Amino acid sequence: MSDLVLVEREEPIAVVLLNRPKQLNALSDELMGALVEALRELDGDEAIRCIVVGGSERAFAAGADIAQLAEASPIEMYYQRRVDRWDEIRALWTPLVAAVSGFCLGGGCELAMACDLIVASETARFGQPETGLGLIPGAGGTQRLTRAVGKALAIDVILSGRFLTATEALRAGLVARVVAKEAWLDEAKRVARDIAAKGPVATRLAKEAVDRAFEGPLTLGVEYERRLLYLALASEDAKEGLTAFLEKRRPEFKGR
Ligand code: CO8
Repeated sequence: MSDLVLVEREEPIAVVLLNRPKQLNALSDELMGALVEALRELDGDEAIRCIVVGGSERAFAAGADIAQLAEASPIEMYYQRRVDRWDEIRALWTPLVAAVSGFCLGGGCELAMACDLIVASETARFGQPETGLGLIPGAGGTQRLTRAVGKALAIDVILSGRFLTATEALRAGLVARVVAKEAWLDEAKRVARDIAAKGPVATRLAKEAVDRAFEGPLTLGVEYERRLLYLALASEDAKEGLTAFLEKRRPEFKGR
């Protein structure tokens, strides 16, 4: 495994940290490749029930690697499907918690938004500064930021290039929790352990159902949710969870 990402298994969770500190975790092609590979492997591992994705204290990620972008031809990017990596992360089954400290910009903000929820340090700064480079956000930013915070704030952030503080991002609905700067990783792990303690089939189905809220009309989303509920009800986990409650004991989920 490449040292561009550091993987720690702390079953039932895993922590994957971006590791290009000198470039503020700029998301080079190689780094994104290593990240997707590591996440895919963990996603296929039944012992791992939630994954924390983080950077360093100074930067979650300061965006796509600008040096590589400057050299890239559009056709090359199209054929190499470089931007698809963000979608590949979005498509993983295992719940992903983004642990964001410091800069979270451009493709980095889009990576955090591709995770299921964001736990932010009070030092976190969120932005989509692409227009300052003559570009636009290209890995989901115009869509996901707008759906998360609404048009007024999204267009302000995207057109003016201003950074949102952690508190602003919390108020706007981009992040789920803001924590003291020294707690950024520990709190994200705590959240991940809470998620990992729940029924694994249920957390995955719930994640899928919540995503539907963003991807189509309400009636279809509600219908989809109902079908996933029936599916959840058919799982061994649901039998175990319901029985355990009635027997006043802790459930032992098997992810089946
Ligand atoms: N790419 C490459 N290198 C970077 C990046 C980046 N995105 N960000 C920072 N670095 C490097 C700097 O060049 C510098 O390197 P060196 O020490 O060799 O000069 C080092 O990291 C430290 O950076 P600074 O000295 O600039 O640190 P400051 O604390 O002064 O500033 C900032 C921090 C504000 C974060 C500043 O570095 C900055 O503005 N960075 C660029 C932010 C940005 O514009 N991000 C958007 C990039 S474009 C994008 O993400 C498009 C995504 C499209 C989809 C994906 C396509 C594959």
